[in-house]
Amino acid sequence: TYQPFDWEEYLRETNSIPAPQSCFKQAPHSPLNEFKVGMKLEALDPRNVTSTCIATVISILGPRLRLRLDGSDDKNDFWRLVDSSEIHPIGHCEKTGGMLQPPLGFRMNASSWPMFLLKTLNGAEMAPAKIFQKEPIGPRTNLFQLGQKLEAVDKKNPQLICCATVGAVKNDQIHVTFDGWRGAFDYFCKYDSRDIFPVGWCARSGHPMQPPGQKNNSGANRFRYRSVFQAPIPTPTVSSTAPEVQSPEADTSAPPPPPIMLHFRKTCSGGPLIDSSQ
Ligand code: MLY
Repeated sequence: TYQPFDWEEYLRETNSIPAPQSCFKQAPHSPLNEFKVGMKLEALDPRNVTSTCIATVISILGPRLRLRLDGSDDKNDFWRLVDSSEIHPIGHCEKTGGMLQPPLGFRMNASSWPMFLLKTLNGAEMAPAKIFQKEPIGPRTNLFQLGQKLEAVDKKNPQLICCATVGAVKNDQIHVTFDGWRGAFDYFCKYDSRDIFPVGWCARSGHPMQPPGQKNNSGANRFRYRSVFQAPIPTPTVSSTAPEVQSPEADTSAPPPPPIMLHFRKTCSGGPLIDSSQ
């Protein structure tokens, strides 16, 4: 049987707090998804956002749609929320004075586009205007704080929404780091990105959520976590006796930093960055 990820237990275990709803450009109650597989709509081409194209709903996960641009291949599918400002009912483009464009990588000769479009739309099931939802208004400024937990799209596997931490806050951007995974999937995004969600969003939306990774991790370091520190630290472990080893790019003309002594209660694990076995 499917066991939803236990955020409460995880927050306790990692002594961390979720980023509040007010940080996100997401509706407080996630929108209903009344789209059906096969429906057609208009979508901005993610690879060429000045073009509006015809897209088909390929699959559905919670309030998200997997879309494929008509005339494109099956290797460039993308996901949009039903309240995305980048999707519209068919007819919207023309109504606003635009023209539907072939997608980047249109698999036919450009001259066959008008006929392709005609045939594509003839007898197609078009998503009705009433099932498109208005995009929520986001916060005016970046309200995120270092170490807060969230749920975030894995951009390399965009069907996945995963357990994540705010690894850095910089101007209007946040660094999304994926718990239990090495940095390869991490990314910076704007605070009002539609790819980040408050803790509990997946569970409330009927969308699967990826728990923290376990690969390359063990014991106390299982959860990647930096929130107790005010700034990112240079290496993933801290020695309780010796100063940091100088990295090759360090300025060797400067005196070495003094040793740092950390004192812990016997009962305190020191958190996931401290190797409590030593
Ligand atoms: N097949 C991929 C999946 C990685 C997913 C990582 N996300 C959850 C951050 C792999 O094992 O590399």
